[in-house]
Parts: sequence; C-alpha cells; structure tokens
Amino acid sequence: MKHLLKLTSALFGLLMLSTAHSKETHTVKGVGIQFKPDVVFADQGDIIEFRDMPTHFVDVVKIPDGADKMISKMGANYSYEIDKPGVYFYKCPPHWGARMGGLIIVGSGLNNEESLVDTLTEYKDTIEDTIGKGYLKKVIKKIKKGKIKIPE
Ligand SMILES: [Cu+2]
Repeated sequence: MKHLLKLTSALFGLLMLSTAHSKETHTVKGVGIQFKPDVVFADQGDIIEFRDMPTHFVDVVKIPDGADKMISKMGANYSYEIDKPGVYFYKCPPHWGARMGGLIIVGSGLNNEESLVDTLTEYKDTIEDTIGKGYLKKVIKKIKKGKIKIPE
C-alpha cells in the first residue's frame, strides 16, 4: 500500500510537470531608435520585458481583441504579459517616424514562413497607419528572405 502511494504521487508529480506551462521571458531592448529584437515569437503566458528605454516608451498600434492594454511610461522599463493569441504590434511614439516599433507573434500555426507571411499580409490590410503598413511590408520582406528566424 505504501509503495502504491509512492508510485501514485510520483506519477502525479510527472503529470504536473508535463502539463505545467513553462512561462518564458523575452527581453526587448531599446537600441538607438530600434527595438531589438523587433520581432518576437511568444506563447500565451510569456512575459515581454522592455529594457534600456531611456528616451522610449511603448504604445499600441494594434493588439488582439480583449488583450490587456499595452502602454508604458517614457524612459521606464516595462513588463507585459501575453494573454491572448494573435499579433501584437507596438510602437515607440516619439520615434515612430523612424519606424521604431515591433511585433510579438503569438500562437500556433504561425511557425512556418508561408503561414506567417499570409497572416501578416492579411494583417497589414487591417492597419490604417501608413507608417505601420510600411513597417509590416518591411518585416514581410525580411521573412521571405529568411532574415527572421521562425522557431519550430
Ligand atoms: Cu523610441
């Protein structure tokens, strides 16, 4: 009986281990007037940490419906938890003219070049902001050229 109990608790432990979502933290830094990396692939529950933001802040271009508002204070580090799948598009307002912005791509089915290009091309048409459209065009081009590493 004791052994059975031990075995059961060991199995239960294994089960918990394998189903627990391991949250990942992704760091994005303000480098000059760019975010680096400017394209991040993340999962729901992951945290995006914005660092080195002396003359920068983060504001939304477009994020998924129902996602928490994304806004930081000028010059401050910022941490944002991803709670919805989809494409998160943000900008640094003072440097938006220089296209200082970034994308966080969240969700399954976006981990191959073709589906990612399709998704972003469709997404681009929903963005009215001219700078935002230009930014996305550039990112799509980079993906097609294999210059952005897509995680498996
Ligand atoms: Cu900036």
